[in-house]
Amino acid sequence: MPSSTSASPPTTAQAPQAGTLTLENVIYEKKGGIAYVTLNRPKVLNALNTPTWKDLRTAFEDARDDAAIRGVILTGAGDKAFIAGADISELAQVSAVEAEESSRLGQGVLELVENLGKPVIAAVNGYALGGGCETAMACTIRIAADTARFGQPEVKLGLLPGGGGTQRLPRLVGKGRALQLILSGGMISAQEAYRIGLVNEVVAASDLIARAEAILGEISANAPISVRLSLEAVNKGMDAGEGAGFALEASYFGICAATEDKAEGTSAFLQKRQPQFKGR
Ligand code: DAK
Repeated sequence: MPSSTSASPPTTAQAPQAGTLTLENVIYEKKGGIAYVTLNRPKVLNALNTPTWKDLRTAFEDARDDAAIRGVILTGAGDKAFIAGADISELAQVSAVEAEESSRLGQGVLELVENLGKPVIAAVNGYALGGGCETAMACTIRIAADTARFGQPEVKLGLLPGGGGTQRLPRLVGKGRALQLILSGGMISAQEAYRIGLVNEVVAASDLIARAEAILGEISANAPISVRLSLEAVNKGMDAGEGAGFALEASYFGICAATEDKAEGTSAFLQKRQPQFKGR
């Protein structure tokens, strides 16, 4: 169960602790059942280059494989940016072959984030542009600081969203609003992002991490298998179409019904006590 009440994530390189991986461009810490993943290239507004994508992959694989971790908070170092997109100096130099490799790497990382089997909260603390907005959209839930700004500026660089933006954005906000953002390349405020459904909540910047921790705390009190299969049913169902989605839901409902946690959850309700879930 998460117990941390820290108001801000780690934002500077620190001596490794037990349960902490040392990475080049990402700070990775585990506390109270939560993995904190902090993009740490504040001088370039946490832009994503190839080593950073690799660090993200390492961090999220660890969070996925560590049974003690019940959820992840992803944020950016500094007070200006979550992620200001792909690193443009790298994009400017990339060959076609390298671009294809980097595309596979980035797509794989975002797929990992989206289907981690545990909730991932994007704590968007500033600019979330291009690949930054796309990374936030791969997360389970997005909480924005009131100072955050969102956009898909790729068309201004002669590109188009290459990290899933043409697919995830219309699913979240509808086709018309997605096309306006993608084709204009313009930026919107946190409040506007909330109004169109791009983010779940907007909070004061100083409350961002505490609010993300509180949401993870609420989710972590529930049966782990139910949480994992709910996430999977929604993600797979969105791609499968309604008929296949309903069939998947029914089969996952059956799996949940066979768990010890379902026996515990229903008994606890009837006995008017709090359930003790074991993830079995
Ligand atoms: N890349 C590299 N450096 C960046 C950067 C970026 N994306 N964003 C900012 N910086 C650097 C600036 O160059 C500047 O460096 P110095 O001049 O100090 O050396 C420093 O960060 C501070 O930025 P500014 O001086 O520009 O700060 P401002 O407050 O004036 O402006 C800004 C903030 C966020 C509005 C501005 O920096 C900006 O427009 N940044 C670029 C936004 C952008 O176009 N992002 C890239 C979009 S393309 C893929 C997955 C993803 C993607 C592609 C493929 N695959 C899986 C295939 C994603 C593509 C994109 O994101």
